[in-house]
Amino acid sequence: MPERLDSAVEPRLDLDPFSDEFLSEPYPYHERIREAGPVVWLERYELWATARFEQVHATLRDWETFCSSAGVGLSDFRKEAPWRPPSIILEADPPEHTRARAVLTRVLSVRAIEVLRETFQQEAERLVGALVAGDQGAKHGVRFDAIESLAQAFPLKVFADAVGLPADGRENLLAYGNMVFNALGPRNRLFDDAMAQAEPVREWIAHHCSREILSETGLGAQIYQAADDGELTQDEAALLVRSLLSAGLDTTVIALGNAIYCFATHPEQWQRLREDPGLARSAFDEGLRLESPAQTFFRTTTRRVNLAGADLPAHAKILLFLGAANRDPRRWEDPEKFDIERKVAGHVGLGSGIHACVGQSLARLEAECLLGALARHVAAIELDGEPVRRLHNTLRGFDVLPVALTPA
Ligand code: OVM
Repeated sequence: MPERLDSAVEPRLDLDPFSDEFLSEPYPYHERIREAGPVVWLERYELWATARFEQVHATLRDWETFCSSAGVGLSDFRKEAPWRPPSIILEADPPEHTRARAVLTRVLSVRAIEVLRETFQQEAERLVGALVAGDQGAKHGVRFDAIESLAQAFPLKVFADAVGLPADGRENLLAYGNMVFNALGPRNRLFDDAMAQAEPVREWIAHHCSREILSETGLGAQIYQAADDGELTQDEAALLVRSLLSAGLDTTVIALGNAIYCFATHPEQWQRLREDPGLARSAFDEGLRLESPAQTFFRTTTRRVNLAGADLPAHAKILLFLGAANRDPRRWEDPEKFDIERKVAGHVGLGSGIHACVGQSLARLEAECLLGALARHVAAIELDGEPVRRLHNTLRGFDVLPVALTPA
């Protein structure tokens, strides 16, 4: 662990951001961290942290000082061996990062994925239509778990199809994604449970990164095409497919679930969306801001640096609270309000800078199609029982979200 410099004056806090208590209800803790100072020292893990928008944003953008190649979780890859070969895009810095990023930027660009829109729209109509029609006679509307029936069902179909995965076994992506993001935290019970649950699917994932398994036209095949064109080696192509499988499914499932939760608890915002389904895309972003699926990421200093008065030595880990930055009253008016018409651009729910979510256009396309279809077919959406939270070292979302829909 890095030594704390004698001159350091930043506030010291004795909180565990990876405890069940913190993760169940993080927002009061976020406020404590934000208000304690721009940069704080977390005694329990002996690291720096920031929960303010300005410092989170500045740190994300300064990749030369705050690097990713030592891992973007608590573990420092220079001191501890990573649990899997590092990602060549997430856990890399320029210049290595640049080549991998260029391929995924192109394959996942707004223009490249526009060809998926029609299929996504049809699938959203089919899924929502079937749910709404399923139980017409029910007195209290149509009742189901929105996580399983919407937030999981939709990406499991359209994202996995887009990548080019076979139909069989794709639900393995859920346990794998759960593990990859939990593994960014400390080796607590959540880490161990996620590892144990995903152990049986690790071989399936590795196998499904190979060219032979993937369809000839999907996103996976396009990554292998980049290797044929000399942009990547074949091994790098397999690792970039692994990145899609790691970060592309569980995240969107959680984000869609959180958006549905926000609407179920803010009926007037649902009515606004119904009046103007064109708001679906920015509504999704407002959900990302207010209930950020990726709550935290770490960076590691490459040199001694002063951050808002705190004197950080080289090779120090810093914990960035994205979810707290997205509710920082210094940046957002009425930060706790869910307002789908707010100017939400600039939130850090998908990061910022060279590592900002490379799949964000695909995620937004999924959300636009699913929320748009719901807006057209559902007059009202309400909670129908207690949601069950998923406690998770990085991601904030639900395991179960019981809802009742009134068909339009
Ligand atoms: C990857 C990857 C990318 C983003 C997030 C993530 C923490 C993994 O490239 O494998 O999960």
